[in-house]
Amino acid sequence: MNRTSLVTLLFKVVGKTRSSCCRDHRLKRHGALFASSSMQQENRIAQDDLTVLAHGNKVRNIGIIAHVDAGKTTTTERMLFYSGKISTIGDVDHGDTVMDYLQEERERGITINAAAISFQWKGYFINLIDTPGHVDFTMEVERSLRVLDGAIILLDAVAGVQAQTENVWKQTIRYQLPVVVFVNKMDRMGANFLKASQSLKKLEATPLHLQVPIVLNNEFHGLVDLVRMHAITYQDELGKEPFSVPWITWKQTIENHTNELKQLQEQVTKERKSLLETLADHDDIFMDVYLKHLEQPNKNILSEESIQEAIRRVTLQRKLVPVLCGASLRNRGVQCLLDAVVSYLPSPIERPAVIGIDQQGKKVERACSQNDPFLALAFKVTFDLHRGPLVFLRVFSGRKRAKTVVKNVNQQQKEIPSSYLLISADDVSIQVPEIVAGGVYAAVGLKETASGDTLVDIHDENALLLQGLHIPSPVFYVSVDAESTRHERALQEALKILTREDPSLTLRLDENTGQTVLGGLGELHLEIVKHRLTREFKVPAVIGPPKVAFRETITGSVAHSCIYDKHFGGQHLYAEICLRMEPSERGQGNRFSIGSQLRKQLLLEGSLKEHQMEQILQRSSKNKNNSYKPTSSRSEQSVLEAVLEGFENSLARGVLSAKQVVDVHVTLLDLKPHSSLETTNALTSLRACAVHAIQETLFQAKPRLLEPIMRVVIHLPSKYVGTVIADLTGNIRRGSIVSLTNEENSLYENSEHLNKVIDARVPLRSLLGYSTDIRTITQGNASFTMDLFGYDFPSSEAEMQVLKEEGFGSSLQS
Ligand SMILES: Nc1nc2c(ncn2[C@@H]2O[C@H](COP(=O)(O)OP(=O)(O)OP(=O)(O)O)[C@@H](O)[C@H]2O)c(=O)[nH]1
Ligand SMILES: [Mg+2]
Repeated sequence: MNRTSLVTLLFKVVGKTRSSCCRDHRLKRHGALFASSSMQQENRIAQDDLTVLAHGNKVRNIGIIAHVDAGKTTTTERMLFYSGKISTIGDVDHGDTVMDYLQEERERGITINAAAISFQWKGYFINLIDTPGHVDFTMEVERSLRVLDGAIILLDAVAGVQAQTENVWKQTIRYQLPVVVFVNKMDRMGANFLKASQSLKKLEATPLHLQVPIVLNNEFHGLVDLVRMHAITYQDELGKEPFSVPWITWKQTIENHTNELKQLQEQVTKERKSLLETLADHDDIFMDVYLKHLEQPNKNILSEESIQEAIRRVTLQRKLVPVLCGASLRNRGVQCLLDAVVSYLPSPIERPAVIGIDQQGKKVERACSQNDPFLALAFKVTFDLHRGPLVFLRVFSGRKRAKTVVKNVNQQQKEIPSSYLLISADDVSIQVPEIVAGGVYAAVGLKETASGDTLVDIHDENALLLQGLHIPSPVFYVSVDAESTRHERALQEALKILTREDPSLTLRLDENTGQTVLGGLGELHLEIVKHRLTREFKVPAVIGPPKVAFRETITGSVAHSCIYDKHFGGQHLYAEICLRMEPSERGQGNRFSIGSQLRKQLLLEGSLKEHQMEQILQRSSKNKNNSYKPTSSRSEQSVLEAVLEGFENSLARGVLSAKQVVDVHVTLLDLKPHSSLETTNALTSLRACAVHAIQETLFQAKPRLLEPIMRVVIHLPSKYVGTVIADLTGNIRRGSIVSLTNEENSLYENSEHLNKVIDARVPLRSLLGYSTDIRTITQGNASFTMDLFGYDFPSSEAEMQVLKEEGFGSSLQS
């Protein structure tokens, strides 16, 4: 497959529903198809979709998130099938699902790219994003949740809450997203709905069981819907027509299984009571209904609707988490999950107003209304050789027709989208004439817009800037070189595309070696890039071994004055800067402030207002993309900006090993430019002086290296625990054990097979290649995940060793 076709494929709008018979050929002929027939058909407008989209209350923007392998893609595939979007079901194990379309995904059986798709269910328009579970691709989850309105969290019915479930749950807290939980894999041996659901308590979530699984003779047959009190069972393999009958009727039809049926009856009665009581405890309106029902049980006060409305209220407020069950692979329970999505997860209109900042730096709320000015956030960019970048947008307010100018607030640039597309997995990409508040679309023709940028109406004088994306910092990096100089340009272009698609990949030039250095979130993350470069972009590249991304910080507080006095090309460059540098809290990043004397002086002179000063400082301390540039054009502003720019640039290269310096607080105490502020000389001198001032101060402020520490969670049979712990805590890995617990739902209790869970903190530098090592130690019987826990100082010995290895051995002595 050539790069054209695969790059085209990156946009999942295309080629999803081609009939199964040609699934296998799809990748091969995709490029050609897309260029010819689909380009023409693209003009087709799904009137039906547009009508539903125009009524925001019938729209659901939902993400499906979970630990790796919980069954997200398998479940999504069933949703597409039952909604009529595809006519046959693909299988992740055969590498022919709609959502995992990259060659890398199909071969490895894992999701790498978040894939967006839209379909209708019972008159509702659902935009669904299937996300990867592997922690290296957490950026995909992060940016999806940033623009979605609700989430389905999948649990494995045997494992319950796992390490990555905790992470995705935290992400839903960050965006305050209502959640529905689906306990998948109920067909597995050892599946335990109640235990899996109870494990949600680890997340401090309160589960609300909406169903009870029907398990007879150790086989999962279906479920009892506790809201409608119906038994739902499945007649056909594909589960297309679930058989739904009142529970009372169904249980009479069951012969044999007397004991199991008795237990099931008890469980249903108990769980129904618990459902009603938990709802009443958390919802006052329902409490009234329930009390009346208890007083007059025969009066039919407790309707299905009143229960559903209460579930909806408590879910939207994140008071409770509805829990459903099923087995996606066996085609069980997915339609009920879709019903729950439309019944209990919010429409865009029901979400709290989005918050942006205006030009004065004030926070302003904007509700989801089509009548307000246009406001959208770009959250993903993929590349298509025919159309260039496709920018995925979430529209928060207003509406916009294609071919009309929009403004990119972050880049202060005009952009003209040539067309807008629905994120439809239909056989063709569906062009829409207009995009509206509450929807998720892809825009063609945006040249500069990057992930995290805000787009607004060009005439909107009070345009808002939305908070950009939360981008995790790289923990690994590799050097990337073209195999020969003639491939150099192609390599740089390919890297530019890859980093624009994935902001968690970073690119920089190593000034010492002249090599391009690519940073990523894990070994797998960088390995995928390596494969994509050669397979997809056809660029022969030499990739160095993965190295850990260390950082630098300081441990002492120092005040320092720096005089910059140089002659260049007949010009006299002169400036003086006085600053104080002190350590700030770990993980807080760098902070800049202005000393009280200097602040007073600037205010007295009237050269800068308080809020302008704050804006300049904030722009430097935080992500530039998340704040407006202040409007004043006074020269004092340029002076302050030049100094802070010098500070920032200088902190990008520490004095120990040229690593990014983090967690320092720099206070500017005084500054003296030499010549008139209006001259470029003055600014150049100040910028240069700021760079020197930081470097000189860093030397005095007791610099130290910081290294990434990983949280490592290992599931393994107990007989290997001793060896694995010894290996983790030994002289080589130098990890520490936080806990050793029994695995939830372990199949084998009280035997040597009892599964254990080790939770450890281990320096990343000793975990290179750990997946192979643990496989060897446990003979392939363990599974493990790791994610970034934080940064810490290595021992002085280790620090010395790292510096030597990196060629900076003299730094510590000097
Ligand atoms: N027994 C059983 N296996 C299932 C079920 N659902 C999914 N699987 C299997 O679980 C494995 C992972 O399924 P995926 O759908 O790829 O899981 P995922 O959550 O999308 O994985 P990532 O995207 O890589 O995080 C595959 O082998 C599936 O066949 C189920 O209901 N029962
Ligand atoms: Mg997947």
